[in-house]
Amino acid sequence: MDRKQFLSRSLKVSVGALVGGPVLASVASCNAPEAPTSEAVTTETTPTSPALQLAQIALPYDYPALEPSVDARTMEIHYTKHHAAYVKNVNEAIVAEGVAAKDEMDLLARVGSFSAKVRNNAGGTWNHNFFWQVMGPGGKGSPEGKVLDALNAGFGSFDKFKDAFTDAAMKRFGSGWAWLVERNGELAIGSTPNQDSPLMDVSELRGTPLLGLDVWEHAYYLKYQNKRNEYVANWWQVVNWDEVAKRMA
Ligand code: MN3
Repeated sequence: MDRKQFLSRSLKVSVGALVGGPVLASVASCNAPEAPTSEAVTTETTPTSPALQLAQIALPYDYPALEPSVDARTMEIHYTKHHAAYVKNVNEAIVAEGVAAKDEMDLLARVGSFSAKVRNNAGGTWNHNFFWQVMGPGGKGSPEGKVLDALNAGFGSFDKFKDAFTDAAMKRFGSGWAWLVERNGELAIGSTPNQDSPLMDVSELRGTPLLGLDVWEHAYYLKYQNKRNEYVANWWQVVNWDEVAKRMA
């Protein structure tokens, strides 16, 4: 029996097994040592494994939850339009370009080998999923415990850290992100243009993101217009330091 006949017979056996139960299953088991039935069928019906698809996390709070630092309308548009579009576009591009990646982290780590569409939208997807999580209502404006200790050790004091991070956010010309990252056991502050992420092979800032701030105008323009400095100053009130702590080694 050649492979094609085998596959054809295995397919029939497998389909039969859905209704026939144990008797047909025992027929299938005769073929098992060579190639398991399920594998043979998979080979014939789906020649390539399904493409990786990225997902938008559920927002961990309601749109008005971060008021007054981030207004409800901005949150809603940001989440349902901007972020949703990155997710839709990256998934389309992955399929259209036949991008093969193990998972989202693998895709970001090798994003330089893919198109600008994949880079921008994979970054937009991951960065916003991260951003929603490192914010939350009821923030105290400053960390405590191990995060405070680490910031004190890394930057001299929390205020010095805040100044340096604010500086990175203000000096990022045009659209981008400010970041606190950890690399080789040390903390670093920096920024990336567009939707680049510190997890990307092509990023000018590399490391494990602990905290990130979206400084695209779409993140603040409705409420703050051109006043990025006010947006950044008020944003500290909605930082979720528990999430930062979770990401710290
Ligand atoms: Mn954004």
